[in-house]
Amino acid sequence: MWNKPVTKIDQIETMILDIPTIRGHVLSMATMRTQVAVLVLVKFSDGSEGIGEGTTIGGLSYGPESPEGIKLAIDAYIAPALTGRDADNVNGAIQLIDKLVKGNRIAKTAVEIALWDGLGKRLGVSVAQLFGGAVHERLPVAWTLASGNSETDIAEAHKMIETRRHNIFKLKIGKRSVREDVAHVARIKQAVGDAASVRVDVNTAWSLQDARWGLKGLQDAGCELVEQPVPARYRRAMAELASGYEIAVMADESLNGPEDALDVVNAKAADVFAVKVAQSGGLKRASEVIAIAQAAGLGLYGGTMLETGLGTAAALQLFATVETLDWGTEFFGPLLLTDEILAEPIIYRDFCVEIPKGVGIGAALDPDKIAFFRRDAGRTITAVAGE
Ligand code: MUC
Ligand code: MG
Repeated sequence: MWNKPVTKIDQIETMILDIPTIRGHVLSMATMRTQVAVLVLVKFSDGSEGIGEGTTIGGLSYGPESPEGIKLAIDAYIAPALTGRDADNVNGAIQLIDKLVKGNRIAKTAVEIALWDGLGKRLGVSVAQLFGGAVHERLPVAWTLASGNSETDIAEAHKMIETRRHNIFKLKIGKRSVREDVAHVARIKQAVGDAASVRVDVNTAWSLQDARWGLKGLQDAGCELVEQPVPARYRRAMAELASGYEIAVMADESLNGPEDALDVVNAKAADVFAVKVAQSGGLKRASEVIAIAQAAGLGLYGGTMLETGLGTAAALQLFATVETLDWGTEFFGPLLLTDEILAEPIIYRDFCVEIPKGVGIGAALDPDKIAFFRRDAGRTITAVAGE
């Protein structure tokens, strides 16, 4: 019998893009004015290609991987280990890299997405199909109000509701005092009323004592959910908050892959999981985190690292296969950037984001935009993140 030649991984290229944000994005730990995306291009021996993204937030202020470190981990360790390997065996690649590279989940994610994208393209199917098939064509999508000013945030919220782009708002708090933050949230909730769901993300900024006051005030203000109020490792504090208040407590920074997911479930340290592909270590590991939440009866939310359209398209492929996303998603990353880097932008309408159609992740890059935003193109970069 004639055996089809094995398609090999030929080459793995990386690049850093610096793309300005449409306004300052004020988080508890940093203000973003530029998003730094790490993109991966994998070339295969049959001439096919796959693209991936591994992006973090605010330099090193959000998590332990920096954009430069992500690129280095891929260039120096992941790419040499995978070059020459069977391109169609994504599970084999994941296992090998997990053995050779500890941590570095975002770097692993970027390469893994490109491998799934390439496989989907070669088979003529979407990545959602590779994960068993899409059960949604569109998903609810939140917007983050984080201008740092209540009046600006209210105007932004009204515009989003009027244009039917978003009716779920996540407010970034934790930079000011708890009292000021609660007043800010209450003003916004009062302004939007029942037309929108209001939630907050503290990005680990509170102590347990702050959080007790914070959660009490937030739930009285009509806020529905609080994301990562205390540091990632504070399982007991998260558990006390989850059981002590009606407002839902969502884990984000606490969730770095399936092992953390199980640990958070065992500690009863969340009501909802914000599942981020990059933080989980890739699409497959994210699907495992999702399965753990489902088995434990927890709520699910599709989280973002504010990726460009590329990483967003990849995440949409996976979340399109998830039966119930009780809290929707926040896959709005491309909308926070001044420019679109995909040839065909992801579609946002009627408070939803549409799952990209087509093979692989359903996205293609715009070569002119890539050439313009590449860090090695030599443009001067304004500050990535600062106070
Ligand atoms: C985070 O911590 O969830 C997601 C949306 C947003 O505005 O910031 C991110 C980070
Ligand atoms: Mg968060």
